[in-house]
Amino acid sequence: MSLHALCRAVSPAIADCELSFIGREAIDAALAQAQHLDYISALIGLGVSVTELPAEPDLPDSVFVEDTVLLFDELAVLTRPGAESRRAEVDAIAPAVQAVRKPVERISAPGTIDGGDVLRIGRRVFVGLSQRSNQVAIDQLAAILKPYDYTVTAVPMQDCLHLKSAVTALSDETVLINPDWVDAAFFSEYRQIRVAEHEPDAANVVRIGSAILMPSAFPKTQALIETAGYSVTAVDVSELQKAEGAVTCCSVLFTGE
Ligand code: CIR
Repeated sequence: MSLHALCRAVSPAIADCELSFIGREAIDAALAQAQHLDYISALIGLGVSVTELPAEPDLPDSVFVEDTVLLFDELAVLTRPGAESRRAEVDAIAPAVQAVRKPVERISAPGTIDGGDVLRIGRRVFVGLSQRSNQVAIDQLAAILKPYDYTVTAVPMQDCLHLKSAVTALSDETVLINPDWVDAAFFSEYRQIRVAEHEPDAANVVRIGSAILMPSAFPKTQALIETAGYSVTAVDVSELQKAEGAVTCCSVLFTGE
């Protein structure tokens, strides 16, 4: 089994992206595209086989593929994103998903869920109750996953876009967390590393085996992760951060041949 990723090239319309918790700043689409290529190179350097889907000129946020599909070893679940402007991204990615995983399930109205709210650690699936993801979708997901022996837990959160803005896993035993945005008690069974002071956005990292991929914008949190024994690859994703994205959102990771 090896690790694969679906990614999608940056839309030339990325400047028209959705924004919820940050103000709009000018985004250099060409620089965003270059940074996205660096991100893909970093994934490849960490041993991931990347399939890069073409840019979608009419879908500004479509680089953030994580929000459109949940890929488990046993099945895929197409989401129904909370932002209406992002719903067409799901049909756009569906053929690529069907090519790599079966069965493919789907969240339906009035459920809404963004993949950025879904944190899987082993057989535990934590889902943020956010501006984008609601209890209806969480109940649908729990029913879809029940036969596969996953436990789904809804997690209240505040002041950030997605659950994975506030917490991600460094390993099956350890989480990286900003406790101002999510109640750390929900993750009491894990060892917890807190983001460094003045780096509230630093909790969003990608775990690839025992390596960690994270934005270069958070050197103090990077040092904490390295001190804990992880090998860290840092990438500059400043233009994608202006679109309220970071590193998990730019790929959907899955196991395959
Ligand atoms: C949005 O607001 O939907 C996009 N501008 C950013 C989505 C980032 N997604 C993620 O972190 N999973």
